[in-house]
Amino acid sequence: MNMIPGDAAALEPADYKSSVRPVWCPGCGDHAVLLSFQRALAELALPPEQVAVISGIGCSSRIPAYLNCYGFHGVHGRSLALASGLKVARPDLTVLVASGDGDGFSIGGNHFLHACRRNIDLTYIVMDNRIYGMTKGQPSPTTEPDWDTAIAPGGTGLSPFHPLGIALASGANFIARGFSGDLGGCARLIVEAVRAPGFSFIQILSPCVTFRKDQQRGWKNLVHPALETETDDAAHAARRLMDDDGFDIGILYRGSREPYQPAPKANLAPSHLETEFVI
Ligand SMILES: Cc1ncc(C[n+]2csc(CCOP(=O)(O)OP(=O)(O)O)c2C)c(N)n1
Ligand code: SF4
Ligand SMILES: [Mg+2]
Repeated sequence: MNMIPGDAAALEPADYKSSVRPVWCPGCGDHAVLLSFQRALAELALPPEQVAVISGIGCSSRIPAYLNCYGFHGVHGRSLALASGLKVARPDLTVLVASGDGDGFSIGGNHFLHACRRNIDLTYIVMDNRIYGMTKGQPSPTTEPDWDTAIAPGGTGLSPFHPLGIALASGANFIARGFSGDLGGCARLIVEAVRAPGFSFIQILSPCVTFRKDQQRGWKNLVHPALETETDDAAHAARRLMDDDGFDIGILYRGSREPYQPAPKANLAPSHLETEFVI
């Protein structure tokens, strides 16, 4: 990792780019999400050594390798557990978490609920392509019930998971949706999410152009700016979600819950921690 000493305010988006070349397919939405991370970090003027990006497993979860800051590519579905531990131990760091719809809503679904509930000051960004991209296109929790594919002929018939609704019901303090085709909009959402105290959740619609070729053209035409401005009223936000078509882009909800931040333990030396487990 290349650390950049000096004046963070003078940093450009390119300064947050690592020397590792992305292996994503040409045209994958995740390329634009990566650029929006870089743009947001530059706008926030965060020194790279003050930022950590934690992920799980999947195409989307490769993002920490491509960013010039601290990063950890964890195990499938466990990004929020790792990030929560890091933020509690190092509250001085700005911690962002990157995931996909399979990683974050399926195997990591339970962590999602409780991260919203705990309200630790994290920014959680899920690149949702309604598919398991890395493992070649199995249906995910957000796949449409009638999406017909060789592995699920005729579709799964299952109702999709509603990420924004789950986040709201579970207590997330900031909830938004972006589209990778709107790079500037995604960067703005990330800036707002990082500035918002507590647990911030952004679903970014990020097409998989290899296993959901139908998506890219369709999503460009379907996304539209939110008809209403953000609200701080959870009941109003919930009512708005009743009419949500899944393509409404913008900030839905900004709450005012105090973030959870337990006082760090005075002595974190391994020898001291060991004594706590002595039976
Ligand atoms: C414990 C475990 N189970 C399953 C896998 C296989 N696996 C790797 S990536 C992935 C799905 C990723 O889907 P998603 O999070 O939507 O990311 P995408 O590739 O679509 O960006 C799965 C099931 C794994 N690596 N580890
Ligand atoms: S398989 Fe899909 S999600 Fe993965 S890099 Fe290619 S286009 Fe992106
Ligand atoms: Mg996916």
